[in-house]
Amino acid sequence: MKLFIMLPSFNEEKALPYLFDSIKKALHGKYEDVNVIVINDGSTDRTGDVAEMWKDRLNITILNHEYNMGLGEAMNTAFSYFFKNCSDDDVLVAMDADNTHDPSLIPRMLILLDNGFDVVVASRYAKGGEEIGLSFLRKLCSAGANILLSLFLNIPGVKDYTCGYRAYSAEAVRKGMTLYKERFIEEKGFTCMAEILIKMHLAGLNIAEEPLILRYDLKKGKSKMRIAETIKRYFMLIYRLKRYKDRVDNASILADAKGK
Ligand SMILES: Nc1nc2c(ncn2[C@@H]2O[C@H](COP(=O)(O)OP(=O)(O)OP(=O)(O)O)[C@@H](O)[C@H]2O)c(=O)[nH]1
Ligand SMILES: [Mg+2]
Repeated sequence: MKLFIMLPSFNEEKALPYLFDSIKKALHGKYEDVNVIVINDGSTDRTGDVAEMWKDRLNITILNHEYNMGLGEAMNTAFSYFFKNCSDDDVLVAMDADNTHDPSLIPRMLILLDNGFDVVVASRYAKGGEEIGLSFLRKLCSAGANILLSLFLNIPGVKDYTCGYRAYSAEAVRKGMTLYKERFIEEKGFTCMAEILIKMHLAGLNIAEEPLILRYDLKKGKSKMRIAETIKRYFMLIYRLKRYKDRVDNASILADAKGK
């Protein structure tokens, strides 16, 4: 099994050394083949240089975007790279590069994949999950977005629709990429996380959650989140994804009816 750890990174020069160090400590001696892929999304700081400097300590590949294209495109690059390079047993783990996601959760997420799940979400809202160091307003904003998404999308077993820390089996990625092709990730910003999840659910993949303690107190570098803009984009996303879900539901009902 090859483990691909995908790090979408936009100006994360401060966070990357801490994250690389904890990836090394958490996974040392546990897995033979760990590939860290830094998607350097047009950073204007030394993100690329820092990743380059760590190549003697970790197996790191850097995929550069010439200019900043947003989290959706960064995830697109990550999934396409994995799709081209993976074998059946390989696993894609995606996580934020800002040092708020603890890599020591990865072994537990991989056990759930071994137990037959296709996607594992590291979830702040699963029993045992928590958020440390976030302002009240930020917590409220994330909780509100997730309650709305749960109401409209209602994916069994899922409480955290927006967290980017997830493990995907090779089969999940292959199914998603083959079914939706270049339209697998259409959202440009961080709303792509909910999009990926709903599309994988509609593709018939099984999703589980592992509790995540989000360590926002360990965040290095500034937040890139603009709260008002984010709220607006969540409402737009819910509208689009709801329409999308209804379209697919109707199509499969029609297909079922034709099959009978
Ligand atoms: N915001 C943002 N993040 C990007 C972009 N491209 C890649 N990323 C990465 O996507 C991950 C998530 O972004 P974060 O800024 O941590 O977003 P967040 O966790 O929702 O919110 P904050 O931690 O408060 O900023 C990080 O690893 C970023 O470096 C981009 O264009 N914009
Ligand atoms: Mg973050």
